[in-house]
Amino acid sequence: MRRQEGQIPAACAEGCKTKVYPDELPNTSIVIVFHNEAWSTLLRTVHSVINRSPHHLLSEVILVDDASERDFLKAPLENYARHLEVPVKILRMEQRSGLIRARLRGANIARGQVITFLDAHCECTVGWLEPLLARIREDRKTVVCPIIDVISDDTFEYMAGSDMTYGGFNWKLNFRWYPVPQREMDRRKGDRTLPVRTPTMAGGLFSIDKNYFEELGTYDSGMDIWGGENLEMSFRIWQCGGSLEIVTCSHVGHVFRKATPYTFPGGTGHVINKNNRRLAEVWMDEFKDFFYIISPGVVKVDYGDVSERKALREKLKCHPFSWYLESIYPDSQIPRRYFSLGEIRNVETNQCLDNMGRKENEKVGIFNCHGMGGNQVFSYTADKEIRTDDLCLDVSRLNGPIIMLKCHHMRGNQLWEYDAEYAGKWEYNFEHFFLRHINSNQCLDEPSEEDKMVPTMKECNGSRSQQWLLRNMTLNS
Ligand code: LR7
Ligand code: MN
Repeated sequence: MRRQEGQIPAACAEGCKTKVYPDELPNTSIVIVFHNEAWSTLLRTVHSVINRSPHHLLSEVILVDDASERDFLKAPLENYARHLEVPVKILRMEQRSGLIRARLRGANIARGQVITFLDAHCECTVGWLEPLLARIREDRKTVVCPIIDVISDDTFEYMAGSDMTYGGFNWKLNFRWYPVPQREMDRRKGDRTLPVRTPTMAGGLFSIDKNYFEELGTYDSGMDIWGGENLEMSFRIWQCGGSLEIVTCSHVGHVFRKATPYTFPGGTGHVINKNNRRLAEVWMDEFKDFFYIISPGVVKVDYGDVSERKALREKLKCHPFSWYLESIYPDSQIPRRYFSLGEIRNVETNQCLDNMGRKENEKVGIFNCHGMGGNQVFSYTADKEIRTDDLCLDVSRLNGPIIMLKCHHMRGNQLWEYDAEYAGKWEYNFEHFFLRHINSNQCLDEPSEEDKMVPTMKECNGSRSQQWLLRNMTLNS
């Protein structure tokens, strides 16, 4: 693959420039769904596909209009599309259906051997397509994503995305980028031009063999508008015998928008929670507790009927979620094994550790226990970290403070000993209830007089103020 100088940012790794791809690659349909998209960004997407893909690899471009309310997306778009050098089909949803069902409509008429989904505000770079198709040709059960470059929504400036991050998710089931772990670098023997096996995908930009898409159960058509489908598909791919990769020699830009430019009929929270419940109920087994306990209101949301999706999981003989955590995502924010999931209560004051909704790099707080999960949910994991979602309690100085930092899985300042005796799954007998920080050899203690809102670190002295009860919570859905 040769890249033309000056045309695009030097986005890809040096080694990609000399890669040669087979002449015979599967062809692809490009499916782009949109709701009230701007003319310029939509057309930028379409033109970049046409200009920067070998035409014999493009079966067609399918645009699915999810009931947009803008006149220029009606007849003017159809007239414009007629003059393009690649067949462009335009489908219209009769009513607003959301991106999941709109994509299903597009996929349904796709004739290519591969389906490539793109958001409606992307820019494909030169040479973006061949590496994706070549990987699918090698292994039809591999679902592939390009590196997603960032197009600024203020200036439309183009910035290369990183090949050092991959997809994960937190307890709230938000998709997040996390650093590619050492084990994945080692597996590729340091060759950054080789695909990265990623636990999840962002969801908007990927290619999949069309038959495999169908075998795998396409999408959950019970999901509305936006959200959740990307994790649902990621879990399904891995748990049911496929693999999900970021092909680092392929770059596509995406306009990252600060706010949603459209409405969510039914309410944003409700829609996303419903979709997330569907994926948690079908794919996450007992680990769905992490989601439910950290977002207590969610259990009230009606998620409809998932029996067909459960039957699909049976039919495909998919692995349990614990297998996924162990084999695919050992650095997950959800610990595969843990001693407790729930509140951490001080014996003396009866107050609970509380992340106060604070962010990374801030102090962990302490507050009256409310028993409602949310900010008072902590997990003491088998790796002996105390975590609340993707943040771990971290102490780097004698006498504290106790800061919440991204969990690094390397013990160090995030290692805590709880002197409870482990007596099997979920159960343990405590002795002294102390939470001893190994590196400092100090114990977690109640707040000082100066600041009643944060716990402290002190010499371990056996007092009641250094005793903590780690309580398990489970919510029944
Ligand atoms: O009701 C809708 N109907 C639609 O047709 C809502 C949206 N859409 C269209 C929309 O016009 C767009 O083309 O669906 C596409 C995706 O919607 P966005 O661009 O508002 O989503 P996003 O970029 O904010 O969100 C990411 O997560 C989504 C979860 O449902 C989808 O998987 C998006 O495709 C996905 N985008 C990406 O992966 C691009 C990289 C972002 C990151 C990280
Ligand atoms: Mn988008």
